[in-house]
Amino acid sequence: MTGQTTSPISAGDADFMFDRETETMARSALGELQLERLRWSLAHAYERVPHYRRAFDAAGVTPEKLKSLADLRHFPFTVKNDLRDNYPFSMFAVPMNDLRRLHASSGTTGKPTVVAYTRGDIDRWADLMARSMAAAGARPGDLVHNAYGYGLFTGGLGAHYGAERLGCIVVPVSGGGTERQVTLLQDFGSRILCATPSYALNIAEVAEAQGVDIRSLPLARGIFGAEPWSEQMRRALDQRLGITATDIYGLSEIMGPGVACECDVARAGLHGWEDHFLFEIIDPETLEPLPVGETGELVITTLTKEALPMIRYRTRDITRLSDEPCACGRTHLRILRVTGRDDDMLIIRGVNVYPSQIEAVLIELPAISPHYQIVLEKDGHLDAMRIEAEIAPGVPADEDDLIAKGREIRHHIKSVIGVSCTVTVKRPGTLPRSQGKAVRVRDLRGG
Ligand code: DLL
Repeated sequence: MTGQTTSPISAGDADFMFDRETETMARSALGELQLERLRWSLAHAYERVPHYRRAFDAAGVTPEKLKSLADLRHFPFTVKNDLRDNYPFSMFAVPMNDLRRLHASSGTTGKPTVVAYTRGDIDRWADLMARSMAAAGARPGDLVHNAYGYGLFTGGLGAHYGAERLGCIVVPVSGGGTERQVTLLQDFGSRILCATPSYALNIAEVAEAQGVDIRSLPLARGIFGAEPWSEQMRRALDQRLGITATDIYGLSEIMGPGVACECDVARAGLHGWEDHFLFEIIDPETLEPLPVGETGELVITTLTKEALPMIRYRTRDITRLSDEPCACGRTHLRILRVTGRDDDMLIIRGVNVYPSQIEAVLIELPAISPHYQIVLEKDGHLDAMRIEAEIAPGVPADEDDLIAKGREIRHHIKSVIGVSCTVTVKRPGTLPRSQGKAVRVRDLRGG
């Protein structure tokens, strides 16, 4: 046996990159590479997937029509329903023999969406996850505690392969069994925690309840994603876990985690890996592309995916892009924090609200735990929003205290977000805790 030791990070490798040459490529060269790969991807989709052939023909475009990156705007969008309509395997662009893996989304309504990978796809995914994790501060030799769920969800295996590719030692815990997770973090001394932000918060809370001072452990970086979270939540996780928390983004239809990731240098937007993906922002109403810097729906085209090419996939995620140079030296553009999907947006009496905005307000309140659920109810013909929050442990919590606290939070939300709601404050430990992606909204409005 060769004794593996964790290598503490020396100042010299603070700006380590997994693939420096690509990550710092001049934007003009990146554009040329994208054009060449986009041509391949469009032809691959058109020639091999009946859905794309029909959609391109109906729009009157062929892959040869693409002369510049800007011409992509003439090609049709792909939406989640296209995957559902072609369930399970009809969107695949290679014979089944060439596939090595399937993943699927849980599909809260209707059929799940199935996504597929060739050996080459899995290999590129591992590279992009390694690149992402290195950007977030992971280094070869680090122990990586991977609390993303293993299984059909892409989080567990995506982070697993990426960490191995980077040269890390993976602890494949998956989600759940939080007491044991705390023990393992303590005993193994992992330097990196991969989890959803809501689950990371659950781990912090369980550690505190067990009397374990997680802040004094070697844990130094959190690579958190798979759900929207706020800057306020980042500060809470930094502080409670004693780490530098970074944001990672991805979606199964495009690949899984590692489509974009923050660098721990700036922590101001997620570098989208433009050598493998082309990012656009569109106006979700007019469907017209918007210039860099404007907020709208993120649309992604894959440039190198073999099994499941995605052409102009509408993510429903609302964000904006930045091409400002980044302090880390990476040239790939940044995707600003995704505040939520447009289908998660609530419209309460004419005011648009994302659950992550409620989270941001609750976290700032000292006597309140950052656990919450939004309950949608009917008040006559109108939609009403009730927020269930929890008083922090150790804070006085008789019935009157809880009612007074609820009133206070209601005023706070009204003044910060501008939306009217009622607030029910519950005793510590009463709201469900996240094991993966947190369920933020309970809709009791009926059909
Ligand atoms: O959640 C992949 C993933 C795993 C990403 C682990 C990061 C870490 P899906 O289950 O297909 O894939 O869900 C994708 O989750 O369209 C967003 O709405 C949301 N999402 C993912 N990452 C973020 C993030 C994985 N960092 C959907 N911020 C996406 C906000 C996110 N939302």
